Amino acid sequence: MADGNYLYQFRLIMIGQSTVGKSSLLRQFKEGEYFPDISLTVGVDFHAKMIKVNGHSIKLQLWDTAGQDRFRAIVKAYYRNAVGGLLVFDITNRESFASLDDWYEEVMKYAEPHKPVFVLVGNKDDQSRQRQVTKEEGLQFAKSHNMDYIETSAKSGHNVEETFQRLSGRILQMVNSGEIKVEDGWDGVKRGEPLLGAGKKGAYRDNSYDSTVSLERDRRYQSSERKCCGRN
Ligand SMILES: Nc1nc2c(ncn2[C@@H]2O[C@H](COP(=O)(O)OP(=O)(O)O)[C@@H](O)[C@H]2O)c(=O)[nH]1
Ligand SMILES: [Mg+2]
Repeated sequence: MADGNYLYQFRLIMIGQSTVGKSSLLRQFKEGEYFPDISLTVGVDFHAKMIKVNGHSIKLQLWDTAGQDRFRAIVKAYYRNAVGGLLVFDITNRESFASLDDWYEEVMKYAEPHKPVFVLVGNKDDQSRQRQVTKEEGLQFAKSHNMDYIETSAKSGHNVEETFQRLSGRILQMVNSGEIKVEDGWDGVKRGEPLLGAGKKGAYRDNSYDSTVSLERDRRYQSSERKCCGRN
């Protein structure tokens, strides 16, 4: 068996103004839960999750960024190595919608030479009575930037899984058609690695961690992972 335990790894980033619900969406996607008193993201958090797209296993590496200005310098370094992500605003917060152009321009500038694939997410649709941005406005912005538009609730879970599935499906299609190229030295898309010692119990597994880890811990994990076996 030389195919590895996933076909591709996609690195995705979450962008958008602070408090729109980026961390909550990830939490809901990964754990199927909503934590109302989620703590403010500091710098960049890292998550991973395996999903199935058209019957293929895809490993999603999810980078959750802090929207606060003072962290934006750190965040820029990660734009380049993302194949795409979620551009999130809060449908009950007009300002978060108005800031989308800035976010989009920034990510496109720093992602060069790669052109990341985004889905526009209008979050907090459980609070649609307080809506300040119409569905039509969301659709219009998405259309003019060649993105899909989807409304979600990290609180109820509405459309959360669907968002990641849809985005991953679109990226997989672009990889298969050659529109997105897998390149050495670029972490946006990676091919799955072979299973070392496949067939033996305790063979190399790549999908054994999926919790929020600091960058430092992740590096340590990856080196111990290569040595073999169990969870840390
Ligand atoms: N009602 C509602 N509140 C949400 C939703 N998503 C996030 N929140 C709340 O909005 C606040 C900011 O969420 P957070 O995930 O930290 O936003 P981030 O700064 O974009 O990561 C928190 O109080 C969340 O509980 C949602 O879908 N519905
Ligand atoms: Mg956050």
